[in-house]
Amino acid sequence: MSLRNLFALVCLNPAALWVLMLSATAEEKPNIIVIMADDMGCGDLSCYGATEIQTPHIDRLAAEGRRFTSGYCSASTCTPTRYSLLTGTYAFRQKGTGIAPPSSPAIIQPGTETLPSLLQKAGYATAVIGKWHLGLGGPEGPQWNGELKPGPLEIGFDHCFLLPTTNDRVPQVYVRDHRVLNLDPSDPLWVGKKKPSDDHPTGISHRASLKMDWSHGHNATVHNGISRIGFYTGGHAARFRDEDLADEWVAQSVQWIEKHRDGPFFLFFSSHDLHVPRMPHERFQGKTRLGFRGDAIVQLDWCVGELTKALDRLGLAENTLVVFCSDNGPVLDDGYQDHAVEMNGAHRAGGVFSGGKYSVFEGGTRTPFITRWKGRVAPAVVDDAIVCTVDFAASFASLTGVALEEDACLDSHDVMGVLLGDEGAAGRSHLIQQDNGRSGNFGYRVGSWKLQRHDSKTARNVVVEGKLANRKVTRYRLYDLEKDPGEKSDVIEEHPEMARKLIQELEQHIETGRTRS
Ligand code: NG6
Ligand code: CA
Repeated sequence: MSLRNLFALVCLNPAALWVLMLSATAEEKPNIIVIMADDMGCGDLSCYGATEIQTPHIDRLAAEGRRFTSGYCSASTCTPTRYSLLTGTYAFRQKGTGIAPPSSPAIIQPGTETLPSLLQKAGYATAVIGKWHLGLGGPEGPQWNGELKPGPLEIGFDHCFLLPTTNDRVPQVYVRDHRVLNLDPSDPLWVGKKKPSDDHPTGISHRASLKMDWSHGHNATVHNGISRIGFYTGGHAARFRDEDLADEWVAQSVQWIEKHRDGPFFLFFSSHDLHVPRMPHERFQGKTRLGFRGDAIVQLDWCVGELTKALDRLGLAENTLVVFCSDNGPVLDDGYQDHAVEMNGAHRAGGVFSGGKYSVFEGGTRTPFITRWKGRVAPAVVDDAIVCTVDFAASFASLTGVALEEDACLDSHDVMGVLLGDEGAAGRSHLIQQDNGRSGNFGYRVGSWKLQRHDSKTARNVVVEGKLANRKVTRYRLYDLEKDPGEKSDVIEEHPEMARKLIQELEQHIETGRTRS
């Protein structure tokens, strides 16, 4: 409608002004930046009560925004959480969504409605910068020397600048859009599961020369003095140094934000900190008393500071929703001898919660969760509503006025009102928490009740004296999180009716194939 027509309409019928204002508020199109930490727990940030470490930039997000104490990711490992974040569907519903190996084909098929494809429909420019870990390429896996397709660009992102899997998995190269960056065709990149030659240096044959030793797994190809999962050769001009990852992603992100400053844009800043191998830039090494795990937290905090500074400089802070979250809970020793256990001291990475990465205890999925949108989200509010990263798809779709198809985003709940702190808005009434893949182990939270279901009959990653332990447990356990947030006392015998109700509900949610109405 032209401005002149609009003016005439409002003069003739003042009620039209109100209708126009309502639709303007129903459809807000701020820029959106989702910053996802890797393996960060609820106790890893000073704004969540950490005392052994200071995270001023992330604390500033909390001081200027809304900090959730029941903010979750949907799984306690990376690939399923990221699958759910992008598709809005619980990963346990889909085969092949466990931790992806180095040569995994693309896990999310082109044609799937995703968070970025929804935002594209709303007119957003979309990018993912950082860790991917959702596979690349067709059924035969990634064509490292050719086109890496399908990938993010086939499911809704206009641009990507990626670490293909995790940095403890080969290869250490960036993927920009469809190709490995800086690849020299005369030195092709080969990636495989088997040792390519007898004299290929590995973490076993060259253990004494490593700059960081491994503790379990991670003993195959050596690059930058660190041995990894899997084997690779070639692609030398394309290889990066672990120490430079965070700087590169910040530079790439700031450049992309500048290019799209006229908005609206959606940036998924997918950090690798504090995943292993923890090898922060030299300027952060030794900055904390907690060893490289703590230094990696400080590095991530710096990244957040750089991104928010860029928003300030470009005058975008009041026009940008920033969400900070994590892909799973914390782990100390995840396969390298980086002294995370020995140097942990009084630090409690999971806060008051038990378990951590790989676990369906609260520590596996209850993670830092902060929203900030200056001028829109009230500052310095702490909220105990239940919200989850699987909800971004439905929530951002509702924010930007995009309708969800019936068969899309099956477990994504519209919690936008809660994320923005709107009066009367409610969080989730229930949440399913999973570990990795389709183990059949679940957490199910309803209000302050928490049911655990252990089909594998062991509870993975119960933390005992700072170390991971796999303990045998009964199939079902029940906890009252209000009295017992650490899930220490199973009260299933005292509350059989409640347990029966939750067991049935959980089964029903799994069987019906969706929880979005
Ligand atoms: C495990 C790795 C662990 C980590 C994890 C994935 C071993 C022994 N352990 O298999 O180090 O890479 O996979 O982490 O290899 S995640 O955060 O990406 O899910
Ligand atoms: Ca992770």
